[in-house]
Amino acid sequence: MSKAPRTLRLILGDQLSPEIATLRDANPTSDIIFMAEVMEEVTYVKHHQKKIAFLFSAMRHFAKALSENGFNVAYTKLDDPLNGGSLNSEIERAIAFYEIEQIIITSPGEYRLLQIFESWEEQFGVPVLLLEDDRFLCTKSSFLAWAKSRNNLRMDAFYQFMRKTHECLLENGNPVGGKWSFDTENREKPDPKMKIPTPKSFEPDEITLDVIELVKTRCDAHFGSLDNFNFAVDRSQALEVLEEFITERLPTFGRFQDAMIENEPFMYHSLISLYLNCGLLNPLEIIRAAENALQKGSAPLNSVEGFIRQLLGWREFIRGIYWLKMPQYKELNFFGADRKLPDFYWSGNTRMKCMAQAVQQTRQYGYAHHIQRLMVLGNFALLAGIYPKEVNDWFLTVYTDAYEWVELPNVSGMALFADGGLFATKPYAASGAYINRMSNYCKTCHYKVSEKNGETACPFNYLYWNFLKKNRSLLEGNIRLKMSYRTLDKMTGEKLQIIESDSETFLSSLP
Ligand code: FAD
Ligand code: DLZ
Ligand code: SF4
Repeated sequence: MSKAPRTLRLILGDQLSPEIATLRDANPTSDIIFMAEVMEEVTYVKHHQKKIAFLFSAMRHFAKALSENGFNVAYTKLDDPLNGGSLNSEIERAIAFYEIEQIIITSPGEYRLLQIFESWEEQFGVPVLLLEDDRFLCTKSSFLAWAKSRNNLRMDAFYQFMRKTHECLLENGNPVGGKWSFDTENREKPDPKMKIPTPKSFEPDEITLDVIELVKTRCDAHFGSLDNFNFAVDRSQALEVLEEFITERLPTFGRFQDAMIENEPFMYHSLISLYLNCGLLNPLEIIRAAENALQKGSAPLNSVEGFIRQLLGWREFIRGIYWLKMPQYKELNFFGADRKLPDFYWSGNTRMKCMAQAVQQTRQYGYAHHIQRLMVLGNFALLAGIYPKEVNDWFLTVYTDAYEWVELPNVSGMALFADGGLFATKPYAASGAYINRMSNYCKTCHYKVSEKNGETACPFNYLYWNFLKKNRSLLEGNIRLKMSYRTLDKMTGEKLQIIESDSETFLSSLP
């Protein structure tokens, strides 16, 4: 009988799922389950302090649970004096120490790491087996096949394909409620007097307190506050967050999906992305929980469909786009934008109330909801012509749920249109009127949303027209912008000059 090769199974910080492919046929006694906290992952962008604390605590809880289940876990902490600082150096050390003959890894979420892992076989002289990450509901190859069968890449068509594939919200093969999307019922204006449920929070245990101290000492120059750390850090707590969302927030989620209220950072959103993206929750269990709420009558269809569309549609679609288009996707800059990221993206120090609110809550919680990311922070970066790489680095740094596979297409594709419209039919550019419609921010803002030009006018107003004017040759053929260009064409030369000079004055004053 031949002896099985001594196997190291690497689990990354965003692979904390008991069902991860890496563990599937593991031999608990002879295989080494390897995990490492390394400075290279902490600093390739200087992640938000709460993200690092969250992920390290979740990694340590996961490792502990594996050990308790009889696995042979080798775990390097960040402050281990022998820690070499990168996954590369830690694997090299482990191969020598445990006399490893084979490495097994589930494919990573980022192209950067895939390249490193693909080089290991040659570098270390041991076979490296890369497994499919089947926690996603559409494999890379099924996405490729779907994309090849289409003339264009549109999320709504992909979403229908996924609904059918996973038999989700279907009635005799047709969509429940007679249509695939209820997005027109997801755009209600907020009522600032609404009583929004307080999100579930968890007292830090010993493991989390240790990690918070570690992050305080090693990462104090990173963006974000560590104060009041109250995230879930293991699977059972993450399931409690999901349960709270399904019962308390999902019923109202649909109506106010796009709404923003001053000092209400969470609205009716699920706050699950950080747990889902690191593997503590899996997408299908979340989708089935939402479907179940519809069947029980505890949540309406516009909420359940609206929520499932984000997970089964947008999340899987965005990941498909990433793997379809990397590595070129990262370099795209359709508008040739070259402005530096203004300092207020870090400090929150701006008189634009919408921007200040979004940045301040990002600093505090590592969280902003979709419309804040897209129509406030992203919209401003688009209109101001900020260099896509700087915008991408910022988004990857500041959110607790940020990994390049999901951050990059959302930023470069959806918010900045830097891919020239690979999947968005037009840029998500908007004037202050949109933000005013969907929030109460403008009521207390230094700037006046009703004013189009001048020192106290809302900057989004003139920047919007300036953006369209400046990028005319690239955009005027877009059918969905016909109306906007018609309006622009009706403006007098004097008006256009004022728009341009207000924009120049404002943009050149940016810190
Ligand atoms: P909910 O509003 O409750 O939505 C439920 C779930 O749907 C989310 O948890 C998420 O898993 C999924 N989802 C919704 N929209 C998207 C989307 N566009 N792409 C992928 N998944 C989606 N999401 C991330 O997970 N990581 C990121 O780094 C990230 N960066 C973004 C950057 C920009 C510019 C934009 C416009 C969006 C970004 N998103 C990102 C998508 C979305 O904003 C977040 O998933 C969402 O705000 C997370 O909060 P939630 O869990 O309360 O989501
Ligand atoms: C985000 C992150 C951080 C901050 N630290 C670690 C770490 O120390 N060890 C680790 O295995 N993973 C970490 N991660 C998650 C990885 O960056 C993530 O696996 C890749 O970005 C691929 O998605
Ligand atoms: Fe933002 Fe303009 Fe409204 Fe101020 S007036 S909150 S800058 S949209």
